[in-house]
Amino acid sequence: MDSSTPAKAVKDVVESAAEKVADFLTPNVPGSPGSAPPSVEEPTAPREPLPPKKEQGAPAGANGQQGSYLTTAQGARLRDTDHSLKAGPRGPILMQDHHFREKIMHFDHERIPERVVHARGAGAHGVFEAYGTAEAVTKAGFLRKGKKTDVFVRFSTVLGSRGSADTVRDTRGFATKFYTDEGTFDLVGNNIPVFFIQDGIKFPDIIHAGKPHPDREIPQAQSAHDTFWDFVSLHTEAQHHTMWNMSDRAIPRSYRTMEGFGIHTFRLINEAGETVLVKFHWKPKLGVHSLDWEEAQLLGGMDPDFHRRDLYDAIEAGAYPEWELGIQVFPDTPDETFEGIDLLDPTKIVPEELAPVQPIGKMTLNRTPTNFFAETEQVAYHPGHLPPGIDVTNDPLLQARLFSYLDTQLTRLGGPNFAQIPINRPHAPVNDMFRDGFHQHAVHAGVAPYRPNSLDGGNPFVAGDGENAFVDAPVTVAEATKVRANPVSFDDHYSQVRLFWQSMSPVEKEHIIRAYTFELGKCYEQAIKERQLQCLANIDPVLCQEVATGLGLPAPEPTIPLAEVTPSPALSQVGKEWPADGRTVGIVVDPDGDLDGVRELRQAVFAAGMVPLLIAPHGGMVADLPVQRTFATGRSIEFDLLLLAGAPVPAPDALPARDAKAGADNSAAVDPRVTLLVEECWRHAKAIGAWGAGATVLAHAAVTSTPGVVVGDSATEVFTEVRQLMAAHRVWERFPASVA
Ligand code: HDE
Repeated sequence: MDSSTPAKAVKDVVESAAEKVADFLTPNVPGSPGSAPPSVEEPTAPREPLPPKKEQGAPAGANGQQGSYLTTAQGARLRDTDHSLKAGPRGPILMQDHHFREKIMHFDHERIPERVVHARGAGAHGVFEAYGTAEAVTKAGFLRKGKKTDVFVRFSTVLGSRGSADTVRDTRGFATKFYTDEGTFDLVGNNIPVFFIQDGIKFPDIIHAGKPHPDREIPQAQSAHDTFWDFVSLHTEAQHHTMWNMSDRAIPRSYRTMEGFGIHTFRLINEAGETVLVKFHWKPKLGVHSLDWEEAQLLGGMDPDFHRRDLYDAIEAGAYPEWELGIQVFPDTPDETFEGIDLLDPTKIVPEELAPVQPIGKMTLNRTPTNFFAETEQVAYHPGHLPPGIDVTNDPLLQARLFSYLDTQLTRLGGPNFAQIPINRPHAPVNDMFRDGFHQHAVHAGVAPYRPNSLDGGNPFVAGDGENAFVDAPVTVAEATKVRANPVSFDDHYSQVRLFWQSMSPVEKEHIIRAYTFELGKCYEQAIKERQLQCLANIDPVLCQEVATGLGLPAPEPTIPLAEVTPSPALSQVGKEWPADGRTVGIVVDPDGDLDGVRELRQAVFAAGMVPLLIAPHGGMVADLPVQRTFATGRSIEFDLLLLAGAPVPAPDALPARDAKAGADNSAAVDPRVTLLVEECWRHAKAIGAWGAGATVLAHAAVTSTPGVVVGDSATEVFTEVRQLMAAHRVWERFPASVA
């Protein structure tokens, strides 16, 4: 897929977008250029509502608030909503206060059940444009060359509750609703291409095991606990997905830097009625990047909304995230296998080296929700929402999903009419003859909602040949005996886990070892740790030995022959180069530092399509430079790259430095919060640059002459060198790696 640096035109857009990001992130400092006059008083006279946010059209008929006057739900204007109607100022509330009862009643029912899985999520609107490259294999109209289709995407974690942190170690949901002219297509995928189970009947089991323990309801949004590891070690088909979860894929840097996968194999049908089997992939323009585990943990406390904020900041600033949609295409053979891989087994991938991902279109997210609840919370995806030209296969996991989504939405959205909620309404005309039910919004005309009828003139008619109806692919179902069993090919639970492990670079392997050691170290039951070590022994003896050492347990011998595998370089995140668009550059400024250099640097960072964030001892301005973060509010995890333009001394009333030695002269010390910034950026393998007084901070933090630390004479000289490092995302060689 094309991942080269954007062309000049695109770069111009990115530059102006990056500038907008910085404006957006700049606090509204009274007196600073462009700041609005402070307004502290509540307006007393009706006035026009505030305009909708930039790039964010409100739904038709609603411009911000729905009008100038407050009314009851029945439209009567109100003169007071702050005092209930009472029998005298000190008396009880009167039952007749309808406004009070209506207001409280509605508030009492504001919450709906959160999703049983994927409760925590963030959605965004966008557009999909087809390249036309899939026309030969599918008749789907939205994949015709140049066709643009509105989309709504919801990213999510799986295990946590609605209020849990974004950066936990977990699989991410990547669900896309394409509002096609031929009916809605939902591609309800994840950022990991395999799943824990091969048959959907086990979904309640894996989810019960992953969710918090039923007695204490802890831990929240974690797999680091006994029940999870109990299940996956007993149920070895889960080992492949589990290893992906122990890899950096489970702690993405941003939703913008995640791949997406449809997981299951789908069947495409073209105009001639011919079929192929495909797997869907989303490829992010910015590449696949992850957090460091320590960053992810710190963010859980410091900015639990990190991914949500990152997505919305980028979109509102015009730095629109983009993905290419691609397909791996396989012949539709009776055995539904490719190169010996069973295409119906959702615990298996087909390596991209065997079947390249062919790009078929591009998605751009360009609008944040106007109302989070109405859109992100109420959106209802379903893997069975398919347009003509796309059909399901017999993957037993997919088959189970076809039941579950409608069923759960019935409860979550309070009745069968949730397709009428604005975010769920198809953009194709609907005439379904469904009637009545809770929350019915349509006023259906006609007297004959049945077929055949004569009273409504026979309407509606079913579509005939050539009238673009949905096609059920005419797949032969073999004459078979009813069984509760899997195909024999599903029995291989280890070879692809080994393939994934062998495809990792040494540093990625190190991260996987640490993740297993951390998670199993959080388990209480020794038997569970030992059983999981046995699974690791069947994947790779080195992996098993390293984790066993960390747990202080003996490493068992494999119980099966280790599979011979050919590594798939496409699975590794290391060793590739990507555009640095939209990345954040932290710049430590100090009133006594090189402010001229900082002015030049800001422009250079903008011009490189990145976002400069100035970090200073206090908010407001340093000379004419706007401060975006203070030493109190800024923490290293927010920055992809750190530059030091000065050596700020501790504030006079600062607490002693953490490393202050009793009796030592700490008067010349650098502010310990800046030292911490540098130490963390170094530890997390981020590029660091310094010049002038800034270089002394490096010495103080004991970070000198190591890979990815650039010291120079001027801001622009340092930036020119240091920005090259961003293409690889991190200075990988700085991470220790004990295994080859
Ligand atoms: Fe889901 N899944 N799932 N799932 N899933 C739901 O539907 C389910 C599976 C995925 O942002 C639920 O409306 C079963 C695989 C995403 O709104 C529920 C099985 C994949 C989302 C459900 C699976 C997914 C869901 C909960 C095993 C990746 C969030 C709320 C057979 C291909 C969508 C809801 C959103 C949500 C059931 C397995 C992705 C309970 C039974 C595999 C991204 O219906």
